[in-house]
Amino acid sequence: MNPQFHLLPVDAAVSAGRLDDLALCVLLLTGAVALAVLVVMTGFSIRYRAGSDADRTHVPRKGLPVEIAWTVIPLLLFLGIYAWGAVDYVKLYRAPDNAMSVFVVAKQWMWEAEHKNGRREIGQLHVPLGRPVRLVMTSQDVIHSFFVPDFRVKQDVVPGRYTSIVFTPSRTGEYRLYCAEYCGTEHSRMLGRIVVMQPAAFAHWLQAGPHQPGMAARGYQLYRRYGCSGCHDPGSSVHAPDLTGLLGRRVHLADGRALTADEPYIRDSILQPAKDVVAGYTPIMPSFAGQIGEEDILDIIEYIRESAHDERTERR
Ligand code: HEC
Ligand SMILES: [Cu+2]
Repeated sequence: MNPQFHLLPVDAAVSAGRLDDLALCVLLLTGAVALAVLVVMTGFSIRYRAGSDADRTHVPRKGLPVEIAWTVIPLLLFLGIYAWGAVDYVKLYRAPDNAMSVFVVAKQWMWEAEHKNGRREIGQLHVPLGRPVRLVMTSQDVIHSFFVPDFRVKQDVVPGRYTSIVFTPSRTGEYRLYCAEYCGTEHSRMLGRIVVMQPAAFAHWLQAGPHQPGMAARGYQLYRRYGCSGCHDPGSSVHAPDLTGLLGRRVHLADGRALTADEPYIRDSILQPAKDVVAGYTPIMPSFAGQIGEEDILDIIEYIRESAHDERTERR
């Protein structure tokens, strides 16, 4: 047996300590309220029990100051907790500019990860120490949940949708990754490990190993193979929008809506082109649902992202 007793797992991510503090604070606050109610209740039950000779005349009918106090003080305290929680919550979902994106596809019953340079791994994920990591995740089959207790990070991974989570590893070592959503017979064995490395060692690891073309390069090949280029290339005779620099661009749709193009938008454009038709174009794009896998879509999105960078450097 482990001689050491741990109330909490180790904290191996920057936000872990803050989230622990928040949980503790909520526990103490609600505990204090529960305790106060209990103590007063017990005291009154004893004092005013049947047969006691407590003074029951002159019962106060009003106690405005008390009522205001017990309404306003808890309200402010709990609003404070809400603000604190909201700030930390946003941090889990909004990636800072220097964040490194890694793409994760969950399937029965394993975790697959792909780094931008094309390095893939199964059942494990290598990340550098001290740099924010943004995971963009989707599932090939059912709902899974990416759960790393040592990072205090848990996020559902849903088929047909991208979800993301941001964390900054603060300690080197190996940490357990669990699937926290029952996903079939071998759910309990859908485990993985997160390996946090020193930045230099990580850079070395990223370059080593079986090498494949990077995600963007593969995306470019797929872009040709699936015939996207036939319509979307600037020189094409088909009237279709130019996709360079699409990510982050404001898009106006035929039905009057406007949105900012992000990864889910591009994914939907490929699988359900009729859902968001770009203003000024006829909806002639065929749906690629059932023909194109999640990994391929991620690669194409990376190609579209990188194409914007190429253009910017060319313009300089
Ligand atoms: C037959 C021609 C054709 C093919 C093939 C085609 N598209 Fe399109 N695509 C269009 C047209 C036309 C639009 C604009 C109307 C619309 O939104 O449906 C469009 C819209 C889009 C958009 C939204 C663009 C924007 O500016 O918001 C994306 C993203 C996209 N296509 C990606 C792809 C990808 C990736 C492929 C290959 C897997 C592909 N398309 C294949 C014709 C095509
Ligand atoms: Cu699972």
